[in-house]
Amino acid sequence: MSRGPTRSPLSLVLRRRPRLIALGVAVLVAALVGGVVQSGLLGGGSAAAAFGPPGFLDETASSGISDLYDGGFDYAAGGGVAVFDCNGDGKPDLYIAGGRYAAALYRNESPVGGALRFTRVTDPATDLVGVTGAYPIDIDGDGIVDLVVLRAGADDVLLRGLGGCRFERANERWGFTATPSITMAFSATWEAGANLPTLAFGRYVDPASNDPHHLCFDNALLRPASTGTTYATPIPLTPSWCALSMLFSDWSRSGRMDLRVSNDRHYYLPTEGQEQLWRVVPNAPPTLYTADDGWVAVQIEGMGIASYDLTGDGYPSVYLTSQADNRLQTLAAGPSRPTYRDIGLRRGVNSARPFTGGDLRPSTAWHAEFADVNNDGFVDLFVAKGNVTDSPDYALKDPSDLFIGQTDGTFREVADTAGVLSFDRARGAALADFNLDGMLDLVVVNYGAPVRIWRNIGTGTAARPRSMGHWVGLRVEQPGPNADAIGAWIELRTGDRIQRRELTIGGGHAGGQLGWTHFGLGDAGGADVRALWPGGETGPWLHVAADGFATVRRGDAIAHPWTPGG
Ligand SMILES: [Ca+2]
Ligand SMILES: [Ca+2]
Ligand SMILES: [Ca+2]
Repeated sequence: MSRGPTRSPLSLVLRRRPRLIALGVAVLVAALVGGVVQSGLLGGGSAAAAFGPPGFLDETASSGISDLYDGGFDYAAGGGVAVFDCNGDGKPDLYIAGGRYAAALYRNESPVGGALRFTRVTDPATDLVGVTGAYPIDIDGDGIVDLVVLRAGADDVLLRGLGGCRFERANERWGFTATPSITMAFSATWEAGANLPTLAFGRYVDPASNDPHHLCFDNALLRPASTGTTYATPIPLTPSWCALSMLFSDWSRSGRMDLRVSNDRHYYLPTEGQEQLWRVVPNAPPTLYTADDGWVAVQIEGMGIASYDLTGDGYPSVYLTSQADNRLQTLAAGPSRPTYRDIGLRRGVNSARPFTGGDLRPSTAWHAEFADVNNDGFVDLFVAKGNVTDSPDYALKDPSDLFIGQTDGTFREVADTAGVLSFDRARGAALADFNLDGMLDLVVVNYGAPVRIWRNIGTGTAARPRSMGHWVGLRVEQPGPNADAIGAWIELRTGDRIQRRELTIGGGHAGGQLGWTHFGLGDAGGADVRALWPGGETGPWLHVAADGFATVRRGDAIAHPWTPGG
């Protein structure tokens, strides 16, 4: 059913021409519709064109990854993957949830530009059972990535990175206490002046509860204790409505990150539960935004959150996965109030039903992620899909979506033509450049089916991959404690266009990434980048060359090029 991923570069060139012509039309249409395209998307001087789908090769069989996420009801949600560099070679490694099987750490040994290749690293510290997901984060700010491991039926585990892809349990060292429950969501932020990040844990159904008003474990917020080196007693984030994704994000660009929580309405009463946004002010108890603040109640089977400044207004829009209708929310009246409206249908990412396969029932969507897979400078969107188990009200053949971004701000489905069509029950996923060739590859964790991994070869072949556009990979660093500058925004300028990314930890479904931030540049042979650092300082514009990696360090007047060791 899936067409082969290879096609001649010539056919792509031919396909791109009409888009240049269509661009002028798109600008007119957008101006009439209003608000669809704003200055950040289309500059007046440089006519940027959206590209077609890149080709992906399924390299699961040769990748060295042999892994299964499975288990009973406790594991029907979850199935996350953490993507981060555990040995300092710049290549993204993997930590994959296993559910009732042991989670697995894989060291990335892919040659640059070559086939994807991983080696399993066995270690009692990481081979944990009951794992639903994991997020990379440098908790102690020592420059070595740590891992927050989410579990069902056992305590969550903080793993301190030791370098060389080795880890040690650090719950006791960091005063972290977690009673066994079912954890499915995580996010973190560094509150102003804090030595350690504030951690939020999202929890799911309490199987022991018969109280219809309280079917879910309480979510928890962990702040540093006054000592600054350990955590204080967890603060319950009540009411809790079975969170499946959480994201700290500076939605109003106030300089402070608040906590968005996406909840599964299957486990709350219609009169009670909803999506949530917690106001998290340093040294004050967290409080919910309410209707009085402009918050609009939304009730969905919330599974995953992806965040990106899609409208070019400088504020993040959020994509919320669910069953049937997925949502794309954008600020309706600026940053003064958290009033969001849904633009998912208009942008073409509502994706309520499978796009192919013949099953007409509604979809079930999980991980979502914005990233530029064809390097045209227009962000794309991957949405992992799959039935909870065998729920007859929802599609059983429910393929994941790969949407590519268009110049007018809409999206187009290309999963089939790109070669990533799959009817496995997908859960967690990540788009990351595993072989450091500038093209984002794809790993997907499935429920009850093997993990799959695809290599992005652009318009080329397995032997000769060829990127469709230029690109850069950026790392942003500052002195600890928040060494990875979580909360910073990266701005990348090509001609009159600016792409923006907020550096966050959280969201997706049960897994996240820490490492290179990838930007597609389209036809631009270079870019200017700057960081808007946590705390408000705006860094200078720094030039970066196309088709390579660079590190932006706070206070430095140049971006430091980085080249893979091999
Ligand atoms: Ca660390
Ligand atoms: Ca794109
Ligand atoms: Ca790649």
